[in-house]
Amino acid sequence: MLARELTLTDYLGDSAFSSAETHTLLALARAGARIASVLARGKRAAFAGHDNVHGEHVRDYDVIANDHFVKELSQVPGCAGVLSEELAEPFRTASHQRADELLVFLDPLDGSANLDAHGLCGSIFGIAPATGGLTAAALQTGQGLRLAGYFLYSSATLMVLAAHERVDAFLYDPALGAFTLIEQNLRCPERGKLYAVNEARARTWSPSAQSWLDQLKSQSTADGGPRYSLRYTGALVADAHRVLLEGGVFAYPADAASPQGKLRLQYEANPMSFVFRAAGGAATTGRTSPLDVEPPHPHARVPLVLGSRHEVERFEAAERSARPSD
Ligand code: FBP
Repeated sequence: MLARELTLTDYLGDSAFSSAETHTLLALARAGARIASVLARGKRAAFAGHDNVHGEHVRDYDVIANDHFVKELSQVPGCAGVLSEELAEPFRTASHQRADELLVFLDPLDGSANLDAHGLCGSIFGIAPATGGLTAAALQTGQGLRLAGYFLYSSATLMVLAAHERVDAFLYDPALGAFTLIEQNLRCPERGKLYAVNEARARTWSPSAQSWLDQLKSQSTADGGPRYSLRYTGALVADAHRVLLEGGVFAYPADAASPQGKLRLQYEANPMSFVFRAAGGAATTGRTSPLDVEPPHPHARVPLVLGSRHEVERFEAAERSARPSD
């Protein structure tokens, strides 16, 4: 008899997860599945007619995704609230306080610009204790994260979860109406052969970041290393997922348009850095792990380079060599 597929609910039945964590993850999964079915039926994205806290045009799908997550998380005992890319302030979802309550850091629809052309996108989440109330908890460093992961909306819908120093992947089965475990203990290769960067921006990176990229691109098999290929979709989740499986590096350093970096610390850089750390990979801002950065405000941005240890350490070394004073 075929072994029954292990669903996310079975997997979370493991005592390592608290009741608040279990209910929060199941709520995220319900929202992720709903968003996937909306996207699968969907027309191309359209502007929602207002800008978000970052001054960016919001797409209708950004609002739909945010609403699905907030609605599901509002029914979870133990989930205190959400810090979302689409909401200016942390949003309290629980009617009353509990000692074990959690805060969810959320990018409801990462890479939503790709939906102008039915492209790849995802959702990113981080879960941490809501110690000291929502406002204080929204400013904790990434070292406070207990769980993190993402949904990838692609040829299939995946949920990738980092918990207890390991990374597992689940596939959404519409027939079952559930996520089932498909890959266990994912490990990011020590070194890879692909890089994911918006190369058009590289001209305005720091000279050390530019020379790091030039060295990587000029790498040839003659040097005993791989010959790198560029693979860039414009969606952090999709690019990082490929790097997680095949090795290599995703990089969005600071540039002239985004001198602090483009990606947001609390709900993009930190959850993805937590996933790569649990999978044996690495992440850096060029100076330190994003997980150690004190956020000046909930929507702060940082430079982000993540992937295989080899490539990330070489980026950090290049940046360090440009700062002799350090
Ligand atoms: P959001 O879509 O959540 O705003 O994320 C930002 C993002 O789209 C990342 O997913 C992606 O890595 C990056 O911006 C792409 O930026 P660019 O269009 O400058 O290459």
